[in-house]
Amino acid sequence: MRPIRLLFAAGLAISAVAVGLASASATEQIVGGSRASIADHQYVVFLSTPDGFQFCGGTLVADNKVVTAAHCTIRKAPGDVRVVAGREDKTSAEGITSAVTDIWIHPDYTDVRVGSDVSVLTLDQRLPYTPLGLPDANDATLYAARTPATILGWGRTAVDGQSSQYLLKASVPLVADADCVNSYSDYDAKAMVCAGLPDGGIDTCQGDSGGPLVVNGRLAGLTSWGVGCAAPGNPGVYTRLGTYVDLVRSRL
Ligand code: 4AZ
Repeated sequence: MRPIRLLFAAGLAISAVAVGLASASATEQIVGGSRASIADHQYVVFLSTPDGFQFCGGTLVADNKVVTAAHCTIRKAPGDVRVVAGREDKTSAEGITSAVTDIWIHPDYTDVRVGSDVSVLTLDQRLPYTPLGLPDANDATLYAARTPATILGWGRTAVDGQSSQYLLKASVPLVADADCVNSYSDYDAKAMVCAGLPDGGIDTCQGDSGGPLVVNGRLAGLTSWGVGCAAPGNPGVYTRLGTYVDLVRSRL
């Protein structure tokens, strides 16, 4: 090999290492996201067990009400759940931990793939954080395909990885109903909305469930289910909150 070709080969090897490092750091984040400030997203909360294990996300929608996924709270008693608000770093003591005095679960909820994956928690105190607005009932503009949506949570940063110590966020485009039904035969456009890139790479994952999908500053969806995380052709599936918002409002 002539020196010029050796140099070229060495350059390729160095770029390959650089790309490898870049993609490794890109996955240290939701999947494919980046650090988010709790001050900028005061409505994002996490659900923990009484001994502090974070298992789901949620959204403050009134000073003492949190919307989350039914699959996060089903078969749990209020005493099994704590709501942690104002804490970006799970390992810190910042923010406020609330007890739960009531758990409402959509009466039709059975399984994430059937829909109605929505639950409302009543807290034992009123929190000093800015809640997120609910969508208007059946606001179709909120669910137009390709609209950018923000996902937030402390869940896994890779499908078989660890959950995140810090609050992470990412932006994903909403997927057309006609495309999502091709990914998932159980997709129901009345109950759900999908978000993700055709090639994957950015997604919610285990532990993000119940957390917010924010569109135009409203709580458009709740992290619900999907096959794997961030895989091509398998977008994340979110509870379509517009369908359930009248029922949710009646619980506030
Ligand atoms: C879960 O298991 C889960 N990629 C949450 C979100 C997604 C998949 C699974 C979407 O909580």
